[in-house]
Amino acid sequence: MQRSGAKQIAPADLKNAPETFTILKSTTKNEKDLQFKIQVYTDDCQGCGVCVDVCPSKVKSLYMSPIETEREKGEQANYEFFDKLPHNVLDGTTPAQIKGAQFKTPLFEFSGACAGCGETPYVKLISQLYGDNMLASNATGCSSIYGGTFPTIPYCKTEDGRGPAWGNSLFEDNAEYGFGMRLAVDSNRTLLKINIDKLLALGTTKDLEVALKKNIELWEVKGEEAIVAQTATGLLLQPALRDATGEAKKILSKMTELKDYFTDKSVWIIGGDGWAYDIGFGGLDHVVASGKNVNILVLDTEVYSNTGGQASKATPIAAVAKFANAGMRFGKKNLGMMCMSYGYVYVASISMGANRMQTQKAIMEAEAYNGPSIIFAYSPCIAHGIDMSKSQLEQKRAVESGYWPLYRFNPTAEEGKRFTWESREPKLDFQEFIRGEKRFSSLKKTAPEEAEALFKECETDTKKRMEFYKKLGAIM
Ligand SMILES: Cc1ncc(C[n+]2csc(CCOP(=O)(O)OP(=O)(O)O)c2C)c(N)n1
Repeated sequence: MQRSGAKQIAPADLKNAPETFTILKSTTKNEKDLQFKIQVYTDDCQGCGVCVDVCPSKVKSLYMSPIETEREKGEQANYEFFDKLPHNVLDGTTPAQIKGAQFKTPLFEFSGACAGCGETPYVKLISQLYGDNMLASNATGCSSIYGGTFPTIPYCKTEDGRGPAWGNSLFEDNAEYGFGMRLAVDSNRTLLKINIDKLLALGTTKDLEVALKKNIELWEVKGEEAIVAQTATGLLLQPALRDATGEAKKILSKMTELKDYFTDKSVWIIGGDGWAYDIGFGGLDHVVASGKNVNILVLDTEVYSNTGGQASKATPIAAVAKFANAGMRFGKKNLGMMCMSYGYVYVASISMGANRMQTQKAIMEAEAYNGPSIIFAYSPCIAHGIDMSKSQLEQKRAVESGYWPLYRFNPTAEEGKRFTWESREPKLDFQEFIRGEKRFSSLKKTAPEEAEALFKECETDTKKRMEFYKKLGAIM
């Protein structure tokens, strides 16, 4: 079952609303007097508190309350009612806007990740934008465990059966697994196109001919119009196949088999830093260099989170992690720069809580780029030793202290404008930021003599990396 937390609602749909179903007028520029609601699914809520922390209204519209209290108040009836209301009511906005994307039903819901997980909001957003036309290959790690601990799986589908097709591969070959998905889609589409051409040359019913021509017109287009055209053709294929004979029957049979490939797919390769920076790096580099149209999402927690927080090549100097008990002694690997050096790879570094628009823009640009894209998404984790109800705030602090960079490198932009540095001058003290996280502050216990020097080294190394990006970006 699909569910979403934010909806616009037509007044007529509120006729049988439970008494306690509170709403507000939607502020989008719609002409339907649409109402607005954020609904908490009381029985599925993990109680992480992140929504309360990020709630932007002056007086918080959301507050934490015990499940029992909310049940007594009728919240169960409210979410059941909310669930049945029309989905994806986007009048007055578009999915390209933050608001619009949030009115799209997530096709990733109620995962078993730790409460406040920094990774899941990125996956949810991608599922809102592309979930109905998406293939995902997921490296083993937290994202594969909360992504599919069977028999439950948070990836879900729309009422018409569309949703992400998701698979988990090994830690050491996930990029190749996703690459295989890309090649399979390309090959199926080539085969489908050959058969379309053959059928049109042979002649078919007028309806099917018109529909196929529409599919050809939209061949390189993804999105709703192409999916609607694909569904329409799919419905015409069955009767045409039933009535066909000879060569036409053979062609139509193949086309029926490939009817989901009239539209290109959004291919996402997802995993953690342990996968991308370390164990799966050789394959990742190969796939990035292939020039093929894949999107790679690196959920960077800067440790191997799922196995208890071992150091990876994404772990920064001074951070305490397993295998780096006395603090990491080498600087974080510059994987973004390595990918950028190819020149034809879309690269972005994002941090949702710091800049939601930049996050969404990077995801949309990566998807739009007809080539390899890689996004590094800063993901606070329980291994960092922070208050996880503030994980979005921690993403903001990481950027404001100059700890995590925001940038986009878009190979399709005009020369000189391909790199966009989006971090502002730090307004938060770097040392204050790192010392606020136990993964750093605990160094004072594990390596008391060296802690201060390593904290400074972490700052120097990070600043150097930032400068390096800015200077390199300018000449890329
Ligand atoms: C070759 C191999 N080595 C080790 C493991 C055990 N293992 C599973 S998940 C994981 C950590 C993954 O870390 P990361 O890629 O950073 O993802 P995260 O859990 O942080 O999201 C490890 C070491 C494995 N599955 N395969």
